[in-house]
Amino acid sequence: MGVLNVTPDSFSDGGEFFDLHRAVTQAESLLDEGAQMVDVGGESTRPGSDPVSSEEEVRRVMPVVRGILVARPAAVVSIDTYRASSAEVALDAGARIVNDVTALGDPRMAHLVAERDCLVVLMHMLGEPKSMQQNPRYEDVVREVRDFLARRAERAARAGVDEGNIVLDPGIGFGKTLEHNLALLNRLDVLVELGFPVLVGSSRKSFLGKLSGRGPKDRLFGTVATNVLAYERGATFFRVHDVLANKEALTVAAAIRRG
Ligand code: HH2
Repeated sequence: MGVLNVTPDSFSDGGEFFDLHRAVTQAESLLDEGAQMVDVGGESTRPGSDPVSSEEEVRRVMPVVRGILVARPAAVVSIDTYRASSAEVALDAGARIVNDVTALGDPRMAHLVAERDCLVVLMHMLGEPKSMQQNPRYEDVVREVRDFLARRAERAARAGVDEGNIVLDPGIGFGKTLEHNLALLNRLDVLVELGFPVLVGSSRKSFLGKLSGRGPKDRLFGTVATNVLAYERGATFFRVHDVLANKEALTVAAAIRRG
């Protein structure tokens, strides 16, 4: 899954793809590098960020969603939003996946994805972006994230979402310290055991900077390491800014696993 942030303030590519033409060109590059889907977001959820209005979110993402589908009609577009109203507009325009960082926090979201029969990513977050990195605490982060995601998957199924359309995501960096992120990545098998495909979004995140001392644009080697190990533990979706390197590493890892 290639990342496309149509925002002025995303932590690693903020402002870069705020222009429609540049955003669509970037989506095409992600696809050409081997992304199987492009995740379009109009609101940064980086630590400390403020929400934007739903109107502003739609105004940012919709020209890009439409532009991608004009340039590449077969592209699989994912909409990174926690608002059912924004997801609905994007699905109407041809998006096929809802990536919800609040895992159905909006009471209308479960029914929408059930009705549209589309893939939905349910992500764990502790608190909200503005304050989530202020001293996040868990007794047992792996168990708590697993239990939360199991409950949200149940909520989705109760609302009529096909179980085959549910993807789970531990939410790397969303209300988690370095140790929490490492524990979740190390014990990803615990989430995989729930029986749903698992998505990992570690790309360029700050825990990698804590380990390497490098800035957001220079965290590709660390990102690749997390994705290869996540793959080994059973993850099937990898949300990344840099498709080529991650894709190549995962292709090799898959070949080795096949023996
Ligand atoms: N991470 C970000 C945004 N959306 N969605 C899922 N499912 N999983 C993630 O880990 C995830 C996500 C944050 O990264 P990014 O989009 O690069 O930055 P920003 O939120 O600043 O736009």
